[in-house]
Amino acid sequence: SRIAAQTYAQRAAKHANPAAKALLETIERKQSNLCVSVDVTDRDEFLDIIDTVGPYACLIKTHVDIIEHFDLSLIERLQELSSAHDFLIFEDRKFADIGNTVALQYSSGVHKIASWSHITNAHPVPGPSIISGLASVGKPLGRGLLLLAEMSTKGSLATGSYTEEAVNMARAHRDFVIGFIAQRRMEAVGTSTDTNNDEDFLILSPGVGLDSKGDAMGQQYRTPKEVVTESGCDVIIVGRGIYGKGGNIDVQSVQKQAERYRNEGWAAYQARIR
Ligand code: 6AU
Repeated sequence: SRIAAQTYAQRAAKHANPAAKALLETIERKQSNLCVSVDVTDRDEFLDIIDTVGPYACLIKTHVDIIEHFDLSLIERLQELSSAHDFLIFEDRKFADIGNTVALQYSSGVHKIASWSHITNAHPVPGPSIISGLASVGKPLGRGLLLLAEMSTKGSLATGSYTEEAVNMARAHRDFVIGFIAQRRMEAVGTSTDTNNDEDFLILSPGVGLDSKGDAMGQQYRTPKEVVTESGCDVIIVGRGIYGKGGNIDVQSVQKQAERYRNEGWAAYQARIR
């Protein structure tokens, strides 16, 4: 598609949503389209991994609900690391309820996600009201939302008309929905209203691994080349490919893997825009 042939910098200039703009600018500045998914339960290990991979990542993805002994001082540390290493934060909350409930889950409770997470995501299953619910909290704060249009798992139900309707929902809320969790570009999916042909949704793609094809629980991996060059996705999301199982991480190996995925992701992008 036309968008996939443009540079991140060209695309950054055209985005009005602050989170989308900042992410594209960070990608360009750091020459990294790597998002590291830090799925560990121990606070110190969580921070150690982020401090190690931070220099190589444009975005750090969290699941804060899996962290033992969570409190907001952890978020302060995360924000310090975000400034020190120049990355944005994506809480992978996968909201999936009615508008009123997701607005409360996003703003309140123990985690207060909207107060610190630049980007979050939601399942489109409830329909457009999930976007308006989340936007009522996130838009005034300059946040951005990704809809899960597809999933990386074996047997995913997010296919066909479900994916098409997710994309159509996003098109009707382009000020807050900045893109998709998906496995490919979405311009040709659903009913495009884009007469100028300048629709630009960010595609963040999980299920990325260089040394493994999947796990024992349905995850499926593709390479950065398949994801970015061949499928036109914008950001690779990598978790265990970088830090393995977790638990007593080897900092040097984590750093090496982060650098490796950063380099592979960037080379795959350069091959695409060439
Ligand atoms: O690289 P992994 O397999 O260790 O981790 C992949 C990460 C996990 C998942 O919760 C998440 O990506 N994920 C998502 C997201 C980001 O929404 C969607 C999906 O379809 N598959 C997937 O793995 O933190």
